[in-house]
Amino acid sequence: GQIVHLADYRPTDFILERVDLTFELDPTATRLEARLIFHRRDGADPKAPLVLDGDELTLAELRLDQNELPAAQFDVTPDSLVIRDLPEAAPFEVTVITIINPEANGQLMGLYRTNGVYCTQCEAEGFRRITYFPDRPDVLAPYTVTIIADKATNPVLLSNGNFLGGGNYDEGRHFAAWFDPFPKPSYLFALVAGDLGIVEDTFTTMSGREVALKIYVEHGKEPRAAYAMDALKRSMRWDEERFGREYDLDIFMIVAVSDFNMGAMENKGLNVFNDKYVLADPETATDQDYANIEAIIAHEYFHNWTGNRITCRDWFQLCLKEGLTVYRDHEFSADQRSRAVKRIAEVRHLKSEQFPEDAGPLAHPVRPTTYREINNFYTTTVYEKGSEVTRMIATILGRDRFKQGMDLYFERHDGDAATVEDFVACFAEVSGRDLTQFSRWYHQAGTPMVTASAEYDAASRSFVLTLEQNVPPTPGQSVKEPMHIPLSFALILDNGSIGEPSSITGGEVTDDVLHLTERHQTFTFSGIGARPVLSLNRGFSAPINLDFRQTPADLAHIARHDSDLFARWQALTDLALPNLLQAARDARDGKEITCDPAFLAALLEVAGDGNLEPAFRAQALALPSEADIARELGGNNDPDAIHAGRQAILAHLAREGAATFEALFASMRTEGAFTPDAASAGRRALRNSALSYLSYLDGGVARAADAFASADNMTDMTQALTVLAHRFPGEAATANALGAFLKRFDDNPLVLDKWFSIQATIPGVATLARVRALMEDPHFVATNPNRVRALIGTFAFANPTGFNRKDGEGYRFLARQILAIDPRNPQLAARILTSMRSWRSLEPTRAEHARTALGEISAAASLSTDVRDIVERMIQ
Ligand code: B3K
Ligand code: ZN
Repeated sequence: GQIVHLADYRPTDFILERVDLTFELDPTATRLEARLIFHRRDGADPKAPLVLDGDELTLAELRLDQNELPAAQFDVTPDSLVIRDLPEAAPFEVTVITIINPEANGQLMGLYRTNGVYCTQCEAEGFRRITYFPDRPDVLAPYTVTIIADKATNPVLLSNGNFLGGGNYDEGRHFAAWFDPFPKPSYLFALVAGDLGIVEDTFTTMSGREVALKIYVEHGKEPRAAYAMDALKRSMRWDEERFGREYDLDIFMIVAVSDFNMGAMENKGLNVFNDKYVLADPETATDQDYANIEAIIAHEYFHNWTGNRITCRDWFQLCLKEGLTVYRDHEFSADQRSRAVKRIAEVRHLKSEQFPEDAGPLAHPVRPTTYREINNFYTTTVYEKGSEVTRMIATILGRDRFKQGMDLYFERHDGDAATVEDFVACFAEVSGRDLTQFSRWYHQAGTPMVTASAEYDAASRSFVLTLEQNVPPTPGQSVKEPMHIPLSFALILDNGSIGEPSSITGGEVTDDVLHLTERHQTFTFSGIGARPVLSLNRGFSAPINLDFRQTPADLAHIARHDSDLFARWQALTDLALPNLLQAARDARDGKEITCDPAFLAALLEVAGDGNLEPAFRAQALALPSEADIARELGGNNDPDAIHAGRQAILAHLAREGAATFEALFASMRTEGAFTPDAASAGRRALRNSALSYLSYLDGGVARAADAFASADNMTDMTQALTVLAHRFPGEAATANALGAFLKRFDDNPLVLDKWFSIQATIPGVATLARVRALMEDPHFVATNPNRVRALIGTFAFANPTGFNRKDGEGYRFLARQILAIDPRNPQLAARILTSMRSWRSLEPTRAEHARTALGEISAAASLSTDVRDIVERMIQ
């Protein structure tokens, strides 16, 4: 793996005019004839050779304008094909014939087979595993694709674009031809062939065109695609209404496959999905599954404009499509569900996944400037922080100007391979704002720390807020410049109303947003008659760490009165954290664990408040996680102490709130047939939260066992099973429930994944042995990425006490697994390895074991570029 630098970008010497591909599919010897028409770019070196990328390819034939090319005119290796002495100006046609083996492709990049279905994954650099090609996102062309295959085993033959026609071929084979008129980069190419069931619908676009919608699934699973279809139609309508974006082809297809390295892929007109994000029914999918399906269907669909019609010039610009598209899917979900609850879930996810990345050895800017393996940059920083950066542009500009900026971007760059600078320029232009300082959000890694202190002066009726910002050093960036940080605020008065200052000085203020742009900045709010309580960074307007020492009384005031529900949740979290941090310290020191009664009271008040939506109350009751506590503690962490402390606080809450939890458990039952809507999901979440608290009281096992037995949907069933397994792992009731669950869902891989994950997250040292035993279970399939993630990934990412054993066995286990997975599927191995990204914040004994395990990986004789890149950045 060579290091690639943004600064080295230069356009290609040749323009690709069109692509014509003919596949003759065969499980082990697929033949592809690729005809590529090029001409030399104006101004390019007239002698420059044509350089095409390859990856593990075998060249069968090579022709130039239909004539076999003399060996002297080209050089070929598995990784590249270089052709010399090409015409100076005239167009020419290169015909490349390659033979590939889909069956042997365990990387799941390029053309591979999963459960008898041919499918492709080309982003980022998979197309070069299919044919020699200028495999980079700034080479765009229209594609014609002909697929020839055995008809009996492959009745379905799909590619991008519109269907041209098909028919019988020879010897039991048939063919289909597709044409995609929209110029696209190779990473958006897709081919699917196999024997699949189909669910069909139509959508009429805003200009009245009818689009055929088709979702392909394994036979028998058609009914489970209904929710995905519904989510697709809602996404298409929403993108028209909110962003004015209309779908452009005659057909939109989704294919669900069971072996897939990530969630889904936005190939033009032919999205390929991990079936986990398509298939759902009440018996087998949880509320979270439904929400994920809705979000990912929307995300991939939204890419049609942000990613496909406007793509990325180079992979450094990945956030241009990913951050923006995540922002768009967040907005969609917020409109379909509860905006505040959605925001809370987003921020929880951002803090638990992106903040640790930004604070550790893998930190990188949203728009990086170098990479060694691009697959390792599909990160939560590029996606989730990238989305937050887009969200801040909307906050700074206001909704209308933001919309104008988006319109300009779509209009100006349709058909382009664009850059982050192009995107930002559109917003600068419509608003007249200089966004140079703001752009540091793309270039500087690390989560800014904002320290705030406030003082009220009765004599001058003024409230003074002093802010200081600091961006911590990150790998390769030791010195940071101040950022433009938009901070939404409210001054909450004694009676709970929001104060209106007569003036605010000290910096720019727009609506309810303070613009922090200096390292140190003081805002003075005048005309304030009595001491207000400041609610700051409402709605998480900026992705920062905020150090603002507010009193429990002030936090309780915000939790009670802020009109921004997100801010109320944030205040409750800030009330909880000091209790959890102290509990962790006390647990470590063997001291008795206590809890501030005011915090318990504030939380229980919210829990019982019938005016608040149940989903919000459930979020409030889900205290900061063990990972959140570890992050707040910052270093020298002992996961066992954190766990013990948190458990003690939960038990306090359970005892104090017993009556409330009893009442919620009884009253939040959902009646009638299951519906996956957000309101019903919220009731289930609150009821299951109550069930979990009740497990700390007498009769907890019996109650959970009973809830398991009487559950009539997958959400309630997995929640009850989780309470049993995590709280009572040794009880007979737990073993019985796990056994019953396995027996009932033994033929459903997606449900079995849940069975593996619940067990992988049982706290404590004993779980490693269980995980090892589960790997020997006949249901464990080492070649299926979902299953590997469900067991090994979940254990490493989501079981702090089980994985971070003091004796280091968890890390040793992971190291072995990484080395076992890597030769077959490097992307999967590298992703799971990032679970160790926070190893330096562990206490010294564990940190030393972690370092040894990482050393073992890096010393391995052969490693993929993917794993080598991650492990070296983690130990350097
Ligand atoms: N664009 C794909 C991710 C591709 C990952 C390649 N290693 C899915 C998405 O973000 O929509
Ligand atoms: Zn995406």
